[in-house]
Amino acid sequence: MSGPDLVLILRYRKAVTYGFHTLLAALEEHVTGTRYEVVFAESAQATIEAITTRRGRKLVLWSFYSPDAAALAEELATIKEQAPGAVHVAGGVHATAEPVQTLDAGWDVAAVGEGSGRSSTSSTAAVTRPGSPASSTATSTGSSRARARRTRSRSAPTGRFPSRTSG
Ligand code: B12
Repeated sequence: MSGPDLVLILRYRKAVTYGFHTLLAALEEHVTGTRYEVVFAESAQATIEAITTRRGRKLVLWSFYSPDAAALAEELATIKEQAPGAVHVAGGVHATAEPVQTLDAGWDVAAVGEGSGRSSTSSTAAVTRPGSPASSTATSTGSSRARARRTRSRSAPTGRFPSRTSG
């Protein structure tokens, strides 16, 4: 018997789990012909191992809030360097609020909005679609239809801009 078409690797951190659990529930209800496996990777090393040892297309799912975004972007860079070939999808509060910043920080897809069955569909489509993965895009999963593109420029620190309330 051959392996799955798609490996969904959850970069699973105990601090932020509710979004993933909701997403998995939606995925369970989602009817698809794609054979997929779900892996809970509880560290960067476990994520690297999951990418390098599993066969099939790999989608790494991330869920985080803004305070963890910078540290996780560094972790993402390490994972991409040591285990290339996976598509990294960021969802949750930060990706929703700052999709362009999320793409600029290195994620391939920023999923904006609710993790409904529709976002599971678009996450799956990102790797099952022939050709290049949905890189450098923000996928709208809620009512918002925003589309964003990576700018590849880092945001300037907010402190460099004059305050509108001063003077
Ligand atoms: C529950 C909660 C927590 C719990 C989380 C428990 C857990 N195990 O998940 C606890 C108490 C641990 C927590 C901690 C913190 N929290 Co809190 N928390 C919340 C709260 C009340 C609800 C979030 C939630 O779970 N919603 C339900 C889930 C299902 O929704 P969701 O996470 O948004 O996920 C949905 C979508 O975003 C999407 N999605 C999510 N992940 C993914 C991934 C992929 C791949 C895809 C496709 C989609 C997707 O699908 C999901 C279903 O629709 C919100 C406030 C609010 N009302 O939203 C604050 C909130 C998220 N927290 C916040 C903050 C600041 C913190 C702390 C920094 C507080 C602190 N000073 O310590 C810490 C940070 C912890 C950390 N390391 O990240 C801020 C975040 C602001 C920001 N810009 O990021 C919020 C918005 C509160 C606020 N208004 O300030 N928090």
